Formats: sequence, C-alpha cells, structure tokens
Amino acid sequence: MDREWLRTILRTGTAILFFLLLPAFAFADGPQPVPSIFAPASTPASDIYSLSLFVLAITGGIFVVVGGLLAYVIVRYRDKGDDSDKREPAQIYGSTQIELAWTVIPILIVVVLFLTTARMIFAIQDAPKPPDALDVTVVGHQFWWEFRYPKLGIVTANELHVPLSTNKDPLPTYLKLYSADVDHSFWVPQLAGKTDLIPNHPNITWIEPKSTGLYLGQCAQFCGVEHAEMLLRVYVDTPEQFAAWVKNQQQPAVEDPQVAAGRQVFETESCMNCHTIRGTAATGRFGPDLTHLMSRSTIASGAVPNSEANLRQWIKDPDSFKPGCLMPAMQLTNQQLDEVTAYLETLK
Ligand code: HEC
Ligand SMILES: [Cu+2]
Repeated sequence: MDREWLRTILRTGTAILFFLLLPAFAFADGPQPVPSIFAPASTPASDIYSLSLFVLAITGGIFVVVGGLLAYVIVRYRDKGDDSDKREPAQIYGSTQIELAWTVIPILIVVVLFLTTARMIFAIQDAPKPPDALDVTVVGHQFWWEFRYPKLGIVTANELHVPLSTNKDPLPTYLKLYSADVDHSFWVPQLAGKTDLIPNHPNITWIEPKSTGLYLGQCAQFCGVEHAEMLLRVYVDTPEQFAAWVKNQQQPAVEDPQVAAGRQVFETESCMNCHTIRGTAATGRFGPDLTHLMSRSTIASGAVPNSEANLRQWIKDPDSFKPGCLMPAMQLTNQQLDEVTAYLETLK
C-alpha cells in the first residue's frame, strides 16, 4: 500500500468520525439529558420504535450493499501506476435487464417503507379511545406549557402527571393540544411521537405509559428565542400517587397569615395580572398557574430547579435564567423579593 493511498483512507476516516460525533458535541452542554427514542416506555412510542428498527434494517442493508460494492470497486480498480489498465473496458449501452433492476427494486423498497409507515400512523391516530381515559388539555405558550384536566378541575404548568397504565387496567391519557400564540410541538420521545400545537387547529395525541418514573421531553418546533428552554417533564405515577397528587391539586391555595406581606406584594406588583393563585384574587392567565407552585420540582418550564434561591432570582430577573422570556423583571426591592418569595414558598 503506497503513502498516497494511506493518506486518503486516514482523511476519509477522520471526516466520517467527525460527522458521527457531531451530535454528541451539539448536545454535550444542553440543559437536560437528551432522552432516547430507543428506550420506549409507552404504547405509541414502542410501536414507533419497532417501525424505526424495521426502516433502519432495510436502509442499513442498502448501505452495506452499496458501500461494500463502492469500496470493492475503489480498491480493485484503483490506478496501479503501470500501463496495465490503460485499455478502455468493454462499453455497455441500453441493458434493459440492468435498467429494470435498478428502477424496480428501489420502487419496491420505497413502497414497502411507505405502506408500513402509513399503516402505523393510521393505527395510532385511529386508536379507539376507552371511556375511562384521562383527558388533559395542553396549551403551548412562549415558552412554557399549560396543563388543564377538565374533568378533575386542575390547572398546572410544565410538569404533567399521568397515571400508570397496566395490561390488566389500561389507562391511556388523551392530550388535546392547543397553542396560545405560535406553533409548538409536544415531544416526549419515550412516550409518543411529536405532535404539533397549532393556533386555531386542535390536535390530539395519546400516551399509555407502562412504567412509572420521570420522562423528559421538550418543545420540538422553533417558537422563539427561548424555544430551547421550553422543556417538558412527564411524571408517570402509580394509581395511589396519582390520586394523592390530584387531591392536592384540587385544593385552593392555603392562606398563611405569616406571609401576608408577600401576598400583598403579589397582589399589588401586577404579578396577579399574569398569574392565577386559586383561592385568591389572582386570576391572570398569561403566565403559569402558581396555586401549587411548590409541588413542582423545577421552575420556568424545567429551566432551573425549584429552590428558594432560584425562585427569588427568577422573580428578581427572569432573564438571568431565560433571556428573552415573556415575564418582565418587576424591579422589586430586596425586601419585597424576600416577602413574595416567602409567600410563594407556602404554595404547596
Ligand atoms: C407580564 C406578565 C407577567 C407578570 C407581570 C409576572 N409574570 Fe411571572 N411569569 C410570566 C410568564 C410568561 C412566565 C413563564 C416564563 C417561562 O417559563 O418562559 C412566568 C413565570 C413565573 C414563575 C415560574 C412558574 C413556573 O412554574 O415555572 C414564577 C414563580 C413567577 N412567574 C412569579 C411571578 C411574580 C412573583 C411576579 C410579580 C413580581 C410575576 N411573576 C409577574 C408572566 C408574568
Ligand atoms: Cu415552543
């Protein structure tokens, strides 16, 4: 093997490696771990997963055959540096057999891929909805999620709770998707495929999680500057956990006289124009419902953990966590910040 040849292989190899590793660099310092589409935990996601394996097998087969032939030809017929290959090879024109083969085989492959995919899409879309399925209305906002449970009288944000579905007791959750402003996309890879939230065009999707735990996702449609921090958290609870969560969410906010000063800040510094706290005069709907803010483990749509320090910093200057988000810095004094944070901390 001569030098030039070796250099070509090295150069090509480095380029291929670089492109394969590129996604790893892109996500390396992301705000949350990238959930895998190869670890489904819910019915539509596992159907999509098996379909993707089928498609990968076919396209992988094509890659191996084409790549193999290409590699063989490159090695076998490379310039040997002598005159042994200066003669023109036999020229073949208009071979009906060859042309038919390279037209019909790809068409058949595409038809198979198309039909299996279309069948899967319709099977998921037309799945009959059981009467006891849980209904949730999801409203996409720049840059957070509103979750309403119409039959349960619950409104919350950013962290969706749904019950576990077992084979013995199937309990899917049907999500009706709306948008308050621009296009968003609901995507929790381990639970279901992406479904867009389009203004004036409600979409429906469903999930049927088969194991408990926290599933991460995010908005998958570019919706503005903070699109990348419009994260999603879905908690799949056991029936008992879910019932307890529902019971707590249905309560109005408890009134604690010790934090009356903070509550007054909330009601006089226009917080209540944008936020609802059930059981108080605050009924704003531009921002997340804060009635049970402390039942959530993150704030600002999963951007930061819900700690006292983060909460105070968020109210002081929301842009310090989410530059360009739609909550303004309300220019509160340090004392007002302490008071309103103490008040919010009581919203269990
Ligand atoms: C102009 C409307 C507006 C005003 C006024 C406003 N907020 Fe907000 N607030 C928002 C929006 C929008 C978000 C969601 C931001 C995001 O996640 O992108 C938000 C988020 C929050 C959150 C995080 C909620 C969560 O679960 O993620 C808290 C806490 C909060 N606001 C408290 C306050 C307080 C306290 C005040 C008054 C000092 C206030 N807000 C004033 C619009 C407003
Ligand atoms: Cu979005």
